[in-house]
Amino acid sequence: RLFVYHHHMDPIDFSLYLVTDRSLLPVGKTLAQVVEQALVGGVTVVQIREKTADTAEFLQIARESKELCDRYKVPLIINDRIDIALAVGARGVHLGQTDMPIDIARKLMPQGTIIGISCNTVDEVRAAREAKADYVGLGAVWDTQTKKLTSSPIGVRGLGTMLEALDGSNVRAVAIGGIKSSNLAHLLHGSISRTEHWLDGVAVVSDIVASPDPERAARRLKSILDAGRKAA
Ligand code: TZP
Ligand code: MG
Repeated sequence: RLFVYHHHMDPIDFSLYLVTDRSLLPVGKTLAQVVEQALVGGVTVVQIREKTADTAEFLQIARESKELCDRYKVPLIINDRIDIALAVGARGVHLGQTDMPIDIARKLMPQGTIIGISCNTVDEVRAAREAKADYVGLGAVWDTQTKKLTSSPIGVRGLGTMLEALDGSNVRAVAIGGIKSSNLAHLLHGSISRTEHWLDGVAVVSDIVASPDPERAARRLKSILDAGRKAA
């Protein structure tokens, strides 16, 4: 295909952002089952994050996820792999600090692609803003068993400071790391009250993926988000 057209120009609802991890799946469940249950439960974005799959396997998982996300009209984001994102027509890519730089990813991906980047420090947030990321993933907020952290969790205060570095920009922000239905209300209350830049959403892995009932887990998180929004 020679022409890049402007699809997907509608804004993304980042409020409940599912990030996958197959290593956390309960015995006997497939990733596709969990993703679909989470979609039924109301997740608003799905990111496929694969740390062990080879290319063929990643592609297969991405294809399957794209079909599911399309069915529920939820955008699909691929972690790290621009080639896989392109191959399945994903809505975006999520980059780490040592992945493809944002400006190059922007040149490689079609217009309208969402590019997000993980940030752990205020300097990284400023750089992401400078590079015109569409959104940043801020964290880890709290300790997590899902990813081996290379620096201490930023906490709710650290999150607030990073959000302030986005004031006056249109870069969206999601928090990640240790977020569960048991602590989400606390996060919503603490991080957004002292800054003009609001969190656009929360990214969750284990609270949904490792749950015996991902649909219920997603619903629970969503109702806390809705209550937080009404209180604001
Ligand atoms: N990046 C920072 S923390 C994290 C990632 C991918 C993992 C978060 O997983 P969980 O299970 O929601 O704590
Ligand atoms: Mg990466």
